[in-house]
Amino acid sequence: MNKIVTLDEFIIRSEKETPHSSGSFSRLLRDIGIAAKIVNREVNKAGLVNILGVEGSTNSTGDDVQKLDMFTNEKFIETLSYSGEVCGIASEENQDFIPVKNATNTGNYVVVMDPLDGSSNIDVNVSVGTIFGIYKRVSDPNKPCIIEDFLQKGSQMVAAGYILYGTSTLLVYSTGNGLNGFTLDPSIGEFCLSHKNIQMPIAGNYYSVNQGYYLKFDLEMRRYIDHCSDLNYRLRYIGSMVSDIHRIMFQGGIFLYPNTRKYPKGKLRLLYECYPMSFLIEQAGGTALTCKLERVLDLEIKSLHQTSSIVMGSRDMVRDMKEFVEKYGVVV
Ligand code: AHM
Ligand code: MG
Repeated sequence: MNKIVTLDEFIIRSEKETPHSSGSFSRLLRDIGIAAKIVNREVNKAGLVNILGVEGSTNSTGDDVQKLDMFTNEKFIETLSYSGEVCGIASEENQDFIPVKNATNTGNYVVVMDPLDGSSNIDVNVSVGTIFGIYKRVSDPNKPCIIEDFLQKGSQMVAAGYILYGTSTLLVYSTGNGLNGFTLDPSIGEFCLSHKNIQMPIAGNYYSVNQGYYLKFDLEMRRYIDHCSDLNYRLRYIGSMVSDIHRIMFQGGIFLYPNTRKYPKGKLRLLYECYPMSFLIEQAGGTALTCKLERVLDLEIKSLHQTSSIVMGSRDMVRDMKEFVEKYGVVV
């Protein structure tokens, strides 16, 4: 029988392989694992304790905020604040970043997160997920964090990950040295290494897009989507990016959230959603571009809630999409 490797064990082992590691980054990753377990417990019993449903407020970009979103947001902020390794947190659910006041303000990292992505699915028991990214602070470590600590390009991220609360709960993360997945074993309460060094297929049969907006997409995207349909690719769209991407990670495919007339600059948030997911997709051997064919991780970020269009997934499928943009896109 193979020995089980828990998330904590894996993090410690990886730390030992990193020269001069202070252990603080490892502690931070472990804290994220703890927050994920707490949230998982609540997600699983949400229907029983009446924390489903719309909270009645809207988040900073105008979407309805569900009770479980609020709970998850609070739990992650609470856990990360106590960790001592973080000097600030920026969340999709908060208008501004949250400076963390440690006794010494020595936290070296900032965390960006979408605490519960796929909010339209919460009410109806469909899988949702948490997305996170970690940056090293760039400001004076003896002072509170500043906005520049958060407005760093995706390519400067030191780690990213997602947690999928699905039929099983999975935590998938990368520190820029490959991608690994851990499944929560509820009987022992531990995330156990289940998917080592994930590499996604270079092509696949799935495309994932909200086809309901078809007429609102630019011509080149409509042509590419027609092409997917011509090739009999299977359309799968859960509406929880974490779930849609997770499928693609293992079975190959392409995920698209292009700009629409309603969202001319795209809907998904660069800092909380696009950067971390692009980081993970690239770690798995895939590609993540905007509809203008820029590499997502290289985009400049000017504000916390900036949005972007995004097309990501299997290398060869994104390459095909690129050809459609080059052929039908309007050159400005
Ligand atoms: P959210 O952060 O409010 O949950 O929005 C992000 C979600 C993604 O998970 C998903 O891909 C997309 O929004 C679905 O949007 P739409 O309903 O417009 O297709
Ligand atoms: Mg989201």
